[in-house]
Amino acid sequence: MAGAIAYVSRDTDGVQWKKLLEAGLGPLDFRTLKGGFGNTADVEVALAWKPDKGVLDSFKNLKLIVSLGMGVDHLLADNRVPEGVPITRIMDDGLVGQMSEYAIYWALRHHRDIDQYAELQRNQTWKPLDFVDTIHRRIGIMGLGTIGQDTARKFAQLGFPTAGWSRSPKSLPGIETFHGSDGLTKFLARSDILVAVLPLTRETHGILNAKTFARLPKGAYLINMARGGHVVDADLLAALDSGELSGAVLDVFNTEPLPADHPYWTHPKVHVTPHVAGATNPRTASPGVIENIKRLRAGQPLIHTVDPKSGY
Ligand code: OXD
Repeated sequence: MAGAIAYVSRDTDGVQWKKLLEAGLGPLDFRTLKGGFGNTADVEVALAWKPDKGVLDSFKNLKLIVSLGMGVDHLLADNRVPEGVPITRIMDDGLVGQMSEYAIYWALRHHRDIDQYAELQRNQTWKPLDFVDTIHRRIGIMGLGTIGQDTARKFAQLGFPTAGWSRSPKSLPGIETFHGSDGLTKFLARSDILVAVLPLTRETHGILNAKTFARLPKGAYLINMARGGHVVDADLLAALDSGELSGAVLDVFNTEPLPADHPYWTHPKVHVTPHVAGATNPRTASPGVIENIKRLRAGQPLIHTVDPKSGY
């Protein structure tokens, strides 16, 4: 039998992954964190989500690391990820669809004043509010990778003026695009609802800070479904309290789980969800992983590879 596959995640027991991979690859020597990795020298492929520091480095014959999330910061944060071992990430249409659903749900809820109507209902008050025309609610998608592009396209289909910002220039039909630090100021100035879907890298760490919030239109709304590390929490709380921002939806946090005493939990302008905007769906993510394991074993070039230097 070929080398072992190690499932290095605490999120699930890995049973579904084993079944799906075996359906595509035949019987596998599949080892899990829970069941124990046995002789670590046998491990050829690691499927990893937030591995403990040094675990991947203990697999001395490792040939491939598969990130079980679309983000790879959870791997690159471990400076003992073995150098030279290729890293791939999952490309999961199921996860991408969930992420855009999440952004659209919260944007529409804000756009259509649903929280205000809920409050009015609590007081048994019948009071239609002024509405903002869709063509005047400008959506800004920060990050134009696979998720950002899908989300931007769907907002544009709903009739919202939609723009995207990325590090390097991108062109997308029906979407106004901005790039680089010059483009950022212009992009922020026209974003009434800012949706963050950036990868977390050295350059994007702390990018959602006081300076950024000050460049948004007054009363802008933030949806962060990227990483908590993008946010300077004290700056976000100050921008909410001053009215610079009208609200924030946060799915990701600097510390997860969000500590029990964190002000976000009870802030009247904050909605908290526990990093669920997009969950890896083994059914939709496994075909790409099977393809890469086949390619690895046939000595062919891998797909969905990650450049550890750029961080995505
Ligand atoms: C991911 C995530 O990176 O779920 O896929 O955060």
